[in-house]
Amino acid sequence: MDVEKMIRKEYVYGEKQGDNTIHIAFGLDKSYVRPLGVMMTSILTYNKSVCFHVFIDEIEDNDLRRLESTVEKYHACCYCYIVNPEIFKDFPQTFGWHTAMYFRFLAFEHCYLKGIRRLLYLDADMLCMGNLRELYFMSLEGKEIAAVKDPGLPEGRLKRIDFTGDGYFNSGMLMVDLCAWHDNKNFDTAISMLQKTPERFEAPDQDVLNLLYADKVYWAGKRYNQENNVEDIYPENTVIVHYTSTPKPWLAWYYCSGKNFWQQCSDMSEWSDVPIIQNPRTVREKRLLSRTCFKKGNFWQGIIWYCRYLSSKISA
Ligand SMILES: [Mn+2]
Repeated sequence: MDVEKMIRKEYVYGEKQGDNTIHIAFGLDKSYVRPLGVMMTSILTYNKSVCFHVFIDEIEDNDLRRLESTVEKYHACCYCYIVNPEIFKDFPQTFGWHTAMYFRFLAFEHCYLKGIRRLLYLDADMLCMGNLRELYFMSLEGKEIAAVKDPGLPEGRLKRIDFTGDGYFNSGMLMVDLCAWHDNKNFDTAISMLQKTPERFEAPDQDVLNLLYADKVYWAGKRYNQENNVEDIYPENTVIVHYTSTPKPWLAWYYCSGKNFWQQCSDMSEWSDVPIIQNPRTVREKRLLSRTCFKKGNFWQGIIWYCRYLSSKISA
């Protein structure tokens, strides 16, 4: 597969960075631009000499302008690559997950070809609360990737993919040695695994990466990928929050752990003027809101939203 042909267009913003640059990549679809902008703002609040590599399927002009002002404000740099999503369209797609999850494979390969030797890959549904330098420049002690163990994982899933490594990681934060990635031809292996046996993967990108890197993982501290639906978020012991909760903190009506930190950063970002979604739109979101109301002791609101949930469920 010709990696360079997978990118339709490239935009570059901000200032060229020096030798000590931290290269950070994101892969997302256009619906995640705002969380991306908030995540980038949080990174730049705590870190200097950063160069972003954004791999996205589509982006509107006003969002490009916001990206540009974000990096200019902090004297950082940003490459925005418009990916041709056609390439991944036949790959497995799980409920709620867009083909953008495969963009990380492309990010690793493309950044290697650009001369980058280490890459920090991050999800856009995250927030940075501290310095990333220690993570980025850490010794991998002979391993090829640094990641954090996935806290909740059913045994059955590991069996289905014949996984035998010393631990299964969450693919939201990956510090990748790109030379090892390229020398081992991991890009081609990943693609052929997905083409040959797509049915066995439940979290396709994550399962494939775990198989590729079995026993080659340097286990980073969980402060680098702290999941907000596993425990409450405290900035003192967290460097990267991962909003794995459903729904995400950018829905006004939903409460989740660490939401206030996300909101504060969103208010500081170039997206602060974009209204956030006020009310649940789908059947599932209505059910979740009713549950949240009950949890918060708001009984009557809970009943109201439960009725709304039932009525849209019946009419669906
Ligand atoms: Mn995520």
